[in-house]
Amino acid sequence: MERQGDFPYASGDLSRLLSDIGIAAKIINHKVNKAGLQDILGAVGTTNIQGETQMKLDVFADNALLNAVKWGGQVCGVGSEENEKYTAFDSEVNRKSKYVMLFDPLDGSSNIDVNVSIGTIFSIFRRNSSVGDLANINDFLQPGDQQVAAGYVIYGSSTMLVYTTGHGVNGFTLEPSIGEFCLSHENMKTPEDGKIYSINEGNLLTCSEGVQTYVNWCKQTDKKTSRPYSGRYIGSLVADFHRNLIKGGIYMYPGTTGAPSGKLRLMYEANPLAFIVEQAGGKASTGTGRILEVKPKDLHQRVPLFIGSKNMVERVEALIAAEKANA
Ligand code: AHM
Ligand code: MG
Repeated sequence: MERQGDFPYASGDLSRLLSDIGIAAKIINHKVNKAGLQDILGAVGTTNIQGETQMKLDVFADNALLNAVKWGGQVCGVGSEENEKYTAFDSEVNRKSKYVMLFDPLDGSSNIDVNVSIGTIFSIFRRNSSVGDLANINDFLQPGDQQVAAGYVIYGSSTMLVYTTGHGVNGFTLEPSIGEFCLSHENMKTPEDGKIYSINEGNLLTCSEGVQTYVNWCKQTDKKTSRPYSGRYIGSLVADFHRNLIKGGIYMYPGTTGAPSGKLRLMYEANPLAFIVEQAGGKASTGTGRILEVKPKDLHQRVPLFIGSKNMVERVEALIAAEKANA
């Protein structure tokens, strides 16, 4: 609300949309906190007391977000990592709204069973189609530099909502006793250099030479640059990203011989986190170019990701470029 005046088209719609996302985040948070009680409260697939079948958490999160923003009325459609196709909302109110949203409802969901932090990631664009029409695919397939807002929720030792509308990054911590997100991390900035590298190192030998050279460089001893760096990999993108954002570091999910574009999705994971990291003074790269300038061809396309402290991302980019030049 405070930054609403910074926007040429501000009418309060975006503020309302962010508040709808906050509501969904609280609903998901409530459910995530009870995940370990599944066996007591009813396992997935069984029927609960209301006669409803218990849903898997990621499906639950997907429904919670979709419904919150649909009934909130500020978006004309959504795309979700959980669903093959985007959903265009048909009601009069939704058709008249200006925005579309893309989200990964519960990222890192393989970590639920082991009580490790997971997250929700979202990305918001202004629609390309005319207000009043049904949303179409061109409203969604926009490069990341067109995002008007992006953020994530981390369900960790506390629950936080971190987002940007292109005027810096702010973090809000959920105060459970009053059920509100309170501003706890104002104008977040990420260090230009860090001492943490995060990568699934099991894949390293299948990565390009440039990436291997960088990881080996991180492990060498050099007092001046505080090396060796620490290797930290939770395997939950939001959690790895959030830690590195605060402490300084680089998260990498490069292409491998088996998966040349890596694993992560451009529209649901890379773009929103790239927008946040740039707003915090960091960088996000495919290894050869800026994530936010990638022209999307497909809602679910994957992209190699190098994201975090500026100097670290630039160093791995340089090694990848050197490898290409030598080839
Ligand atoms: P998901 O969207 O299916 O949960 O996959 C994304 C997750 C990220 O949270 C995490 O960083 C990455 O996959 C881990 O992959 P890997 O197990 O290959 O290292
Ligand atoms: Mg994901």
